[in-house]
Amino acid sequence: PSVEKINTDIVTLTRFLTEEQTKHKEATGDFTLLCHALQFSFKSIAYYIRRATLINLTGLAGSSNTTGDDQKKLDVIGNDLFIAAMRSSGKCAVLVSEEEEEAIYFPEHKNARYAVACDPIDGSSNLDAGVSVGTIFAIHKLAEGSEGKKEDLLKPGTELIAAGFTMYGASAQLVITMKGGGVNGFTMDNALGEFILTHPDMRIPKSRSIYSVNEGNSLYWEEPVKEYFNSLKFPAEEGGKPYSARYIGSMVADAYRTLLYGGIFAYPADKKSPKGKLRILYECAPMAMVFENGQSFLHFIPVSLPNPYDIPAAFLLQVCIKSNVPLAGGQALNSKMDRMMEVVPDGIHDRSGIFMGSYDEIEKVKKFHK
Ligand code: P6P
Repeated sequence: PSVEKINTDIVTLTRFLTEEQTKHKEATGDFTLLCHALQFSFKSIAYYIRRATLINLTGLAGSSNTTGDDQKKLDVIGNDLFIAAMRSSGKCAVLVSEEEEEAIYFPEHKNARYAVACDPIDGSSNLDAGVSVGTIFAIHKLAEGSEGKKEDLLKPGTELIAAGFTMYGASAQLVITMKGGGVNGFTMDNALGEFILTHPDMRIPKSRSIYSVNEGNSLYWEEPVKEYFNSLKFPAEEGGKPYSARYIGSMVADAYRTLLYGGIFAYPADKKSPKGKLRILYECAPMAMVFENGQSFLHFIPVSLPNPYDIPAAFLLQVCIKSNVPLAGGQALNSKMDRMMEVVPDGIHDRSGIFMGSYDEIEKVKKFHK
């Protein structure tokens, strides 16, 4: 009988980070160690999320600590776990968390060279309903000579070193992207306690008839937004097929589906929230980096780039990469149609409208905002 071919060459996140490090001669290993601390925080948050239902619903022993403190809400636990992981890594100088009004500094780590922004448990209001929630993170390098201040984070997404998110669903799914690199997806194997590379080099489809937005805000939308979504629901062309609507209300879940299947996710700024609802540092910018890096270069170049002089596609590709032109695949814009990755926040909790998704779908949004 044929022995089932078992893949014994498993790429864990730990191995992936080590291999990535070898690609950078100047690497000190600090970024790798910071990511190991991040990885641990995802594993421990996943553990508590899986148990939260039991603790809350059954009052399992130990659901309140010995001093009789109330059971901490899960997003407080997630935040505490994340802060402890960043502090103990010794590589993070400053941390911005959705749960903390002020930035947190770790002056004890003199040679820490990184600043991290995170939403420890984004979408936590959905937890009781069993909806997938997630941790969103963004990693900046400190400016030369800086010992870590919040200004090290108030930069455009184009300066991010890495970003990504972990979605706590049936299994924990981690998506991470690094500056100039691709997007890689890992799935937590609870038996091994390791994130395993299951979605190497993720590419967002160039188009897909799926839109993801909270239509309950339609009353407050600006005219171009109303006209855009109506064009998807009531196609102008005879016999045109309307788009499908998919809205979970948890950004990581809506983002992950959009990354895998294509389509568009939007949280537009509107009359009720003129600056938008989602936060730039730890929701919009990291997601924008994932979506832009989820680009599918080659099928874009030969197909739709005007190529009057029949320039070799590989040469065009190099030109585009060098000029940091966001190629096909994902795009992410704010409500003023600016490239999300170029938006510079003034404050660490600044909000923005966002449209992100397949290249062609975002092109349609632009048309209605001309
Ligand atoms: P609404 C969750 O509260 C969150 O921050 C994101 O995860 C999600 O995309 C959005 O807000 C949902 O907001 O207004 O549709 O409930």
